[in-house]
Amino acid sequence: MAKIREPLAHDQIESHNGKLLDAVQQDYEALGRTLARRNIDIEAVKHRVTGFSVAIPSWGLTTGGTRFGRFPIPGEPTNLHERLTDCAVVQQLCRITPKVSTHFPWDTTDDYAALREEAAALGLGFDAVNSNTFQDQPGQKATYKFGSLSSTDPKAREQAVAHNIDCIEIGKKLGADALSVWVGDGTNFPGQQSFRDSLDRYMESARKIYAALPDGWRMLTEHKLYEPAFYSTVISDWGINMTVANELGPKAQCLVDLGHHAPNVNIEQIVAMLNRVGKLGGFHFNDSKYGDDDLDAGAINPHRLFLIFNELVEAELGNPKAFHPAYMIDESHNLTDPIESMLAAAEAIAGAFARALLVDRAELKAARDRNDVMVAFSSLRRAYNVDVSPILAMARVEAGGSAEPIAMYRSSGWRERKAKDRKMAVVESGII
Ligand code: PSV
Ligand code: MN
Repeated sequence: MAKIREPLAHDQIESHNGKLLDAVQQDYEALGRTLARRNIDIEAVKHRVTGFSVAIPSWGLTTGGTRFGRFPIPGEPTNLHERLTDCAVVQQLCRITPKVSTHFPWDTTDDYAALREEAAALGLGFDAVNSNTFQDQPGQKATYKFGSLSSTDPKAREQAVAHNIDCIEIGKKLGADALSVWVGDGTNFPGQQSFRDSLDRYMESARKIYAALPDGWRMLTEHKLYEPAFYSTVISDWGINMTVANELGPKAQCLVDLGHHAPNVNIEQIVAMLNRVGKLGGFHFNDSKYGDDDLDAGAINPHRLFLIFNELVEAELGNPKAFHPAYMIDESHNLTDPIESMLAAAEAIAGAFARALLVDRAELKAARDRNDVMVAFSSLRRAYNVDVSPILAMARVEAGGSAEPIAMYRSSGWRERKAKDRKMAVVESGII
């Protein structure tokens, strides 16, 4: 295999780690002793963390905007190649983001075989491809103004189906094995559309996409409560999403984006229920305080992230062979350097996973069975209270990553250098 062309100087990471190794080792050993008293083997936990991976979205490496504005930073990527390179920086430092999720037509290029090679040379592969029928593209024949897969206009539906099938074809060239479908379809006014007819039209279109899935592929449908439609959305919640996946067939599963629920909804329970019926397809990780789906994973409610991973770990134990949800970070960074936010999110997500691995499952089960509420709760809380950062740091260092990814990234001067090499991003008008 050809040598990987890492964007940051390997020696720089090694020398940065060198100054921290003693502390990492000491903290790891101290935590190892604490966990051993609870009969937990820290090495086994670290091994699971090393094997963990979450995809990064190609589009998440540029600064995001809100509908009020966007504030690009000097040196941010302005094309697909630069976005890929920044994904490689994230992977080089944290070592748990080896795959990139693409979005079309945002990532359109003329030679996908070359793109796959370019990614491989950077040490990256491709995860689920995402279609986009929530925006009209220049030259497009039918408009998605009133919906795409569920539009009342057969031409818009046909066009949206064809686009999804094109995405599958691209995904095949990239080595992906899943298509993620989120539609912005919905309404702003009571009476605007029939809820039932809209879903029927969506299903008719979705069946055509499903029929084009290659063997070994999955179609992941994503629900969202609102936005851009503000009165109703066609795939608004996990109930409708599960119905869609059930009606489509075994290759269809539900994608849970953490920001796509009403405030305070019990997402961890949704995880358990979708898993129960074999329809838990994957996650888009982010966090949210009110109604957005854009904040950094774990930034607002790390406890909820932990509870979600607690269900995921339990689900995996129940059916280890069939458990392979597609994990992706789906955030929009309008204040931070996207590389730093991706690193922070990857750490929060892996940390929630590591904590969930610490739960004493036997104690929890026994406490549940005898209705010992406090012990059941305490087995979760005890795991949540552990600072797992020494495990994460050790796993990263052993995999060739950085002991302190964000500090290392800053000292590498990457963004400052790119500010000189890359052209400045232009703020497009018409931001919604
Ligand atoms: C929609 O808000 C969404 O969560 C879908 O996953 C889209 O593909 C993505 O965001 C685009 O940013
Ligand atoms: Mn999403």
